[in-house]
Amino acid sequence: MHITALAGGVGGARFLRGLLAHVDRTPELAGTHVTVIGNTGDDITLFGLRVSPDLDTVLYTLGGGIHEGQGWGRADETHSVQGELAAYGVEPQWFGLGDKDFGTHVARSLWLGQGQSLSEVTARLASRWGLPELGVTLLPMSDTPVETHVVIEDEQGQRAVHFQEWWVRMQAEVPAQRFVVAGMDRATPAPGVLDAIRTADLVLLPPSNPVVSIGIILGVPGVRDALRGSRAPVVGVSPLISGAPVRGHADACLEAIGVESSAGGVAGLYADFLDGWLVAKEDADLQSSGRLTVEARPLLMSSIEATADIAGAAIDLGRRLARTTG
Ligand code: FO1
Repeated sequence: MHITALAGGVGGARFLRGLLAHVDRTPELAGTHVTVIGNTGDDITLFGLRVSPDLDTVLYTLGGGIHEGQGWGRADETHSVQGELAAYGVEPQWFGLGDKDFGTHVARSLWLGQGQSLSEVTARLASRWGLPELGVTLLPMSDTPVETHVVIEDEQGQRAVHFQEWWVRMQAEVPAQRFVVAGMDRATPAPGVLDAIRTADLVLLPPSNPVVSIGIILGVPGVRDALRGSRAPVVGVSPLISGAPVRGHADACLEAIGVESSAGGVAGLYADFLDGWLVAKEDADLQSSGRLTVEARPLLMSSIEATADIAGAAIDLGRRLARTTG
């Protein structure tokens, strides 16, 4: 079976780990390949290095190197390099980069500087983390550098700040007026991205941020059309439980684009291509309508096993939809 998933950061990576656990424990899914299309709108250049947080979070989570409590960065980290930069007064200091994590950013920046594409670089990083052996291919959504910036208004007037400054330094507490993806007007899908959608037996949308993760991937020219034309069912998992994200600031992001912070509001963002939608038990009042089949179940990714159950339910829903849509 070929599954293609659009993934953002922590929630997406954790879901993918559960998906792989479900595949491993389900004999008839043996040989399943998972292609992950990763969000690169969170990417930032710091200290002369290119950092791709959502790609790294998938690499570390699936490769077993993730800092479990944070959901990002490496386990067993030290921060000597960051301490030295601070001692020299190098800014910014609000984005925590550990020494092991710096290794990833140095390697990525070195290879990019040698003219390799982000796809090629990501494949090299992924091989170190054993993703090929897991049956996983991680593709950046685009090889074109893009960055999500957030338009805010504060005492300095109206201005755009990098997504990471809004997300990490401001903790999304300053209202976002809108999101602008610098570079998206020149972006094209990375090699294999559209093909992964077109050849999938199932397309999954993990419970990633619908605005600044999934939404950014959908903004890459051609991606949304490929999803609309998908012969495979497209099944999503609600990132909200009773209208609130389990972590992160998806509600602030939805508010910024004028969408209700609810499982129904998010489904509306995907309405032109979504076939199945898993919602939390707490949101079971959301009914199936038109092409959309809604199913309610526990959605808290409280353990790898619980997440595997959610992923299994998404696969099963996809299978039922495939039979009905033929
Ligand atoms: N998130 C934070 O809340 N604080 C940080 O200092 C921080 C550092 C960081 C470094 C590398 C990395 O890959 C991710 C990091 N994140 C941090 C998480 C990051 O902001 C989010 O993972 C995404 O970009 C949103 O999904």
